Amino acid sequence: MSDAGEMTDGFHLVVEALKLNGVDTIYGVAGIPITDLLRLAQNEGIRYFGFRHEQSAGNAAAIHGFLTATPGICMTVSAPGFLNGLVALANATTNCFPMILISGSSDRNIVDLEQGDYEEMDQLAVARPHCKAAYRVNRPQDIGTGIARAIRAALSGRPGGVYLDLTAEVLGSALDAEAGKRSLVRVVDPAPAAPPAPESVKRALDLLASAERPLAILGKGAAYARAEAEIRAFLEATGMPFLPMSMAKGLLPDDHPQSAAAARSYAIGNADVVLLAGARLNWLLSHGRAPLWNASTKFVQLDIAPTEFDSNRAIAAPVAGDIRSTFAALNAALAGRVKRQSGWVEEIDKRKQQNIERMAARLNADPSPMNFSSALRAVRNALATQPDVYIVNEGANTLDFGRNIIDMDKPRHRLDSGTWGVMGIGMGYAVGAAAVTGKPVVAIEGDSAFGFSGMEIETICRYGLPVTTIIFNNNGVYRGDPEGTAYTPTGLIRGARYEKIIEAFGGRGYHCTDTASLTGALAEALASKQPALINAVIDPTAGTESGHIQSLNPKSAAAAKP
Ligand code: ADP
Ligand code: TPW
Repeated sequence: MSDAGEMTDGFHLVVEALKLNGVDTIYGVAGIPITDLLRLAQNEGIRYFGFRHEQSAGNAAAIHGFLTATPGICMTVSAPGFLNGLVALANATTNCFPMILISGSSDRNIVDLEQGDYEEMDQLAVARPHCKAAYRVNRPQDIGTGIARAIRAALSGRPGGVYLDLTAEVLGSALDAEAGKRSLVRVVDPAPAAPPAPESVKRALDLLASAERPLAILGKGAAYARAEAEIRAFLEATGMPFLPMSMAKGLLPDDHPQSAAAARSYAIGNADVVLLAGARLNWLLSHGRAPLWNASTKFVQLDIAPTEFDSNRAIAAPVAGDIRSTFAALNAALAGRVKRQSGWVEEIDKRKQQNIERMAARLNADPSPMNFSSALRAVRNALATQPDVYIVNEGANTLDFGRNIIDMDKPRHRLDSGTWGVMGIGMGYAVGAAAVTGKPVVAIEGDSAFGFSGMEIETICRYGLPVTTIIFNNNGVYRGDPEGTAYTPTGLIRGARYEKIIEAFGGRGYHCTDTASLTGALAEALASKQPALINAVIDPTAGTESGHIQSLNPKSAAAAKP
């Protein structure tokens, strides 16, 4: 019992509410009105990672959410800091990662009359369309409820980003300590298991049992669900080929014999029944449309969000539930009903072999300067003995080639541009992954992509995180401009010495122009467990505009007219 009359305040209640719910890490940028809140959190034993820009802090929180299935917490100052963080919150929501953006805000009476406060903005209204839920706390006794609602909204059902607005007034307000303590809420079971209806499981198995050319597609929702054991049991029992979406790589190892990744187009175009597990049929899967897809293919879809079904193609067998419970139910009801389709599996194996042989020549070539394939082979060779490493990957060509060339062995170890194909996640994801796992991180970055969050190299050095950043430096967005010409909209400075950036902060820089030195530098950097940056010089003519998605650039219809 506290002494009669003992008081607490909003600062303390926020920190206590977070701790009560197991929050042990906060990512953010300090300033009015949250500086004392961050100091208090740190003094109370919460790890604090201070960033150079809120977008990276938010990205770190988002990937913390994906990697832990608990909400990653980002704290920002008002208006501009909040807006910087909002990009990451929207990206987290789009990718179904649980995250809470907590921003300080100006007092309501000034904001609502637009009286022009320091960093004034109606943040709640701005945030709402960009996240799963948005709440504001106006009284200190509501802090516990606000945080509880934010946690539940972020984690339950389809995970996503939540905005929590804390006014400066609330942070500073006093409350009787006993009443304050009583007002806090420990959230019980924030992401309850959602087992599927038995009839939906039966419908799915009936359809899969009728398939002659079944194919499973695993998405990052399946990776998030931590269902690798159940998924493996189901796929191995049925002998069904599978394709991982990029962040689902490693759910089953990429070298698993049932992986159809090297025969992707053939498998998708010829499957008669597709089992989509925790993957949306969005642009990344060509919306399920021709020419990649066959109009007669039928779908089983497993997803926690029933509104996802039929969004692009009619779903013959929707199964609403969490992926883990769903695969457990599928396994329990399977009873040998879905049989290995040998002819189909062998046809896929044949195509895989052909494609692997076709790609080998390109992969094993050693051009000078390096191209994307040869540099990634050098990276792959250094990673071969390091299955624990977390990979962050962004860029256009660097992303496309990286996804194909770098095999993953473990679930949730590949973190990339995701659903939006966004640039700027690199250093934030790298810090978040290193912070949460304590494991080495290798960020494979296009030179343009790196620039979006490059200043966080200082953050990585300040905390001594075991992050190695490799910059695929081809002097431009997609590729460089020809020597001696003016810079075009896609050009970046020629011959940049990115490795000097990390040297400014005491980290180790490498300048690599061939594959042997790249493999050697990465091996050395990983062994050091210290911050490092490798400037991998790539042929400026290597790389295609927009990588694999050039067709998404709008074309002028006028140009086609005679
Ligand atoms: P990818 O980009 O890998 O194809 P998406 O992000 O498009 O994957 O899709 C992920 C899907 O997984 C979303 O539709 C989301 O609702 C779903 N999802 C997320 N968590 C779970 C879960 N625990 N159980 C079932 N579905 C989930
Ligand atoms: C937030 C548009 C897509 S890819 C890319 C940009 C700017 C960079 C490609 O060049 P990079 O990679 O990184 O050097 P590479 O391997 O081809 O040489 N702003 C945001 N997101 C996106 N996707 C863009 C712009 C874009």
